[in-house]
Amino acid sequence: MPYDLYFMPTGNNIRVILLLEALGIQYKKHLHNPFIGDKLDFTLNPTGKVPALLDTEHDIAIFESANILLYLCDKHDTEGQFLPLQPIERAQYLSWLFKIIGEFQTTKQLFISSTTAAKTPKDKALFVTRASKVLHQHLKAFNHQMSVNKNGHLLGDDYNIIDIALLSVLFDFDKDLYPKMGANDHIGMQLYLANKWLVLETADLTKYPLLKVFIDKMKNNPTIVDIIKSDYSMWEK
Ligand SMILES: N[C@@H](CCC(=O)N[C@@H](CS)C(=O)NCC(=O)O)C(=O)O
Repeated sequence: MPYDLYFMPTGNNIRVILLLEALGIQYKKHLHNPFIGDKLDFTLNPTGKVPALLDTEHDIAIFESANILLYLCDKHDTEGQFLPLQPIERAQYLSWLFKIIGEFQTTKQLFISSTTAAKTPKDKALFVTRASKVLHQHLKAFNHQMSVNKNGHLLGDDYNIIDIALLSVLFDFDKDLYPKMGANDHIGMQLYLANKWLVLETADLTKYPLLKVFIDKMKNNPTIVDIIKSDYSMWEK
């Protein structure tokens, strides 16, 4: 196999799997579960986080999910189907890629961990007020860009790297796509509740109709749904 992928079943990791599968690349998956004490070798990622992709042919480890997407496109998307090859068009894709993964995803992650860790309702409310402003700002921008592009994608006309990035941060806003996370798993359940709360209280996608249409369209693709759902099985142990 040309690649070893170290992963956990979360959005940061699922976006890499979605692209590997879309490009038809062979890879071997290694499940990383820090909740049962797994430690990732720091040569794979200096912060011990996943996803981390080992390119066995070149013996190089790539980390940060956005960078892994770029690496895979540079090596395998030779026609520019997922990420344009021309610098000007490519830069427009990268603007959205970094916005989605760098800003939106990070805020969402902080929101979930802060609200989960908050000890009092007052602390929780503070985190929500701060994070929800940024989250709404982004959801509004994504929805607006969909109205500008008019064809169900933020950019381009066909399934591409930006669709993959957007899907990987929005799928858990959807009740059908959001998996039954670990009924027996304390941390899984906390994440589930935080996310459910996020959907219901602060960022109900019904306020962003084009994003809802986007998710519904993705839900019609069984391959995509399989990828998103199957990888969550570890939470149900
Ligand atoms: N910015 C990083 C985020 C990576 C990240 O936060 N990974 C989490 C899973 S979503 C992780 O490895 N958590 C386990 C740990 O910290 O031990 C990326 O996009 O790759």
